[in-house]
Amino acid sequence: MSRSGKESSPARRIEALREEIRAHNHRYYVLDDPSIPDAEYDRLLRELEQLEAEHPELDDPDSPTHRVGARADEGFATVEHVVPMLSLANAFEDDEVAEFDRRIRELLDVESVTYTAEPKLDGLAISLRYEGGRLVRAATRGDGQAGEDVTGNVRTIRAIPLTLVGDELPDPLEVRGEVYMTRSGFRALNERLAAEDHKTFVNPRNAAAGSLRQLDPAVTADRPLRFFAYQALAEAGLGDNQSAVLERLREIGFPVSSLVRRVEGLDGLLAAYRDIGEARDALDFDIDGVVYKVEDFDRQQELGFVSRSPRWALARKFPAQEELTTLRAIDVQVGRTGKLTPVARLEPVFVGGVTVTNATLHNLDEIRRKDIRPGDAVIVRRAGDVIPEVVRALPEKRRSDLPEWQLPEHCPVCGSHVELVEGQADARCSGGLVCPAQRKRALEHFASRGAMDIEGLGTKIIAQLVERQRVDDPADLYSLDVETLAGLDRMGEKSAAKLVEAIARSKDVSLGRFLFALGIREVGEVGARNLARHFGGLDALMAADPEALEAVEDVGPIMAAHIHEFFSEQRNRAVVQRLLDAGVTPQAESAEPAGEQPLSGCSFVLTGSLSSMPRSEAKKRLQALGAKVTGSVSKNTRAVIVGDSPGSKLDKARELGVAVFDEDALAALLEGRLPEA
Ligand code: I6G
Repeated sequence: MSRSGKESSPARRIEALREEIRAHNHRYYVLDDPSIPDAEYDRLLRELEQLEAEHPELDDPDSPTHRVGARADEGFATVEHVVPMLSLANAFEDDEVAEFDRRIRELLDVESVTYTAEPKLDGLAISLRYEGGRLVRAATRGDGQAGEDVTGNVRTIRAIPLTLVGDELPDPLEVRGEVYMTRSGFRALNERLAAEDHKTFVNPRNAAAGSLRQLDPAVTADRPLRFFAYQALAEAGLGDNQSAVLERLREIGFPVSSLVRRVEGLDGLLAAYRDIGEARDALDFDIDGVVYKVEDFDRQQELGFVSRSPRWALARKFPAQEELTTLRAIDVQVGRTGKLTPVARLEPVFVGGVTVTNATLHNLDEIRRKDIRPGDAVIVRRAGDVIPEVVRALPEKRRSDLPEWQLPEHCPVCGSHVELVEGQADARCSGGLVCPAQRKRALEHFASRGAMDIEGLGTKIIAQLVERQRVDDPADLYSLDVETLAGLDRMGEKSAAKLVEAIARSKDVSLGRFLFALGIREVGEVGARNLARHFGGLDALMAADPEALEAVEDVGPIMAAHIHEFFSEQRNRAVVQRLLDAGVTPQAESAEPAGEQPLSGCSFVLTGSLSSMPRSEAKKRLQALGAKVTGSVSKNTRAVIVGDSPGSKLDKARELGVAVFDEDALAALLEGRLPEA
């Protein structure tokens, strides 16, 4: 939309800005296709705010600047639903769906029925009333007959239009749907709350409910709430069937899920459940099932209601994703650098389609904060494809004599003293490479793709080599022979020979990869490459003092101290020397990268899972074109490249106005073209 109105009258400029901002909201929330960065959107909003402040006579309560209204200090008023907000009958099994379809065919006396299948969002149902095309009231479902007036809070949700798009709109219009919070928004919100020492939310649904019921709309406005519409009341006359109504709702400004589909008969119902179930993990929002509706409204009317549910609809639920079980023990695992990570050992429990026996407890602080004790009844959650986690303990079910969990004083693997890291939530085993667990992790890291890339040297083989004392450190790998390797479990002569070859091949390595392979704390792939380019050779790097190290791009005092410490240790210098003696030849990289570097000077962040390749490969290929690929978003990031289920980095990008690229843009980048942001 044009901004040429800048010089024209304030009234015209204000109207143009309002239109433009509404159009951007529509593109962002309804079409899922934003056309400007958030920073530009914010600039438009600020310009409008300023003009409205200068011209109070041109005020409009539905201006996009008026999303945050007054506090509801007296609590929320009660709203009677003129048409009750019904609940849906539930089904958990295919048989129940078959029975639903059979009953409907029988009542309608037809051979086959067309249905819609829609994802059932795990959020909160609300009803929105529009008069003259303007939002006049929003109410929660409550008990179905009456809910709470949450208009002030709902107005802050940008996905909900304050004014409708188009002419000849039904008036009044009542639209129903679900307010929800995205998974990425939920994670970012919880991180923020935890950083501010506030209570965090257990799941996105609770976060959405808690956010919508805030007495101060300014708090709601700050929460990442979204909305999907799924129903317009019958008298609205938006269409003759459910699909047509959803299409029309989209046209007039409401977000509608793109997963909705029209299906035929029982086979169609079951296939839609499977398809939506398969898409579930990749979504950025929680769904807890699929809602089936008879497509045709005349047929819906014919079928009518039974008690408080429509006979023409059914909610097919996914298996529960949170379950109650008992925490048998808390074990600690030892990482490559000795960091201890607690792991929950659980009474096996079936959650979200799999049996879970272990779950993450994230870190030591979290156990203290949540006061989780071995023996506790705990709630375990499996969200999508992520590692199962212990959500919380139920202290009300706790035996009175259950002691608090204590961090072990000695490493459970090597018995070395456990050190608490000052000012951090972490504890570490002090055993260094004496500790077999650290040794195994260090070897796994050494052999990994981004490091020495030794194909065939996996976790199980490394575990055997360490346990049989065949390998103590990476240098020992280079003296392994076929006979020794063939003697390991699940290893034949042929694979042993292949592995010996792969180990030999790895001797030819770039200095950057070699440095990364050494596993120096804080030194990632990018840091290692920068060091290699800067120093040009191993000797110069090993001799560098912290000050010289800090001169390298992106090397701060902490990383510099770790590098210096690493090479000051006689033990580490000896391993490096033995690697060189074994024929490992780290090749210096020139300060000027060779060949064409179309992306040099550009920094990217990858988030979410890519469908075209693993993230590690995308990273490598971008780096090969001269790009920098980092783990955190800053103002200097050229773009954040997003795959499915992006994390909080996407929010950060939007917050900072950093460009967001999809996989098509990534493909262009890999061809050396920089897409328009
Ligand atoms: O609770 C609900 C969730 C989703 C619904 C619903 C829905 O459609 C996708 N549709 C109706 C008609 C009702 N509840 C009553």
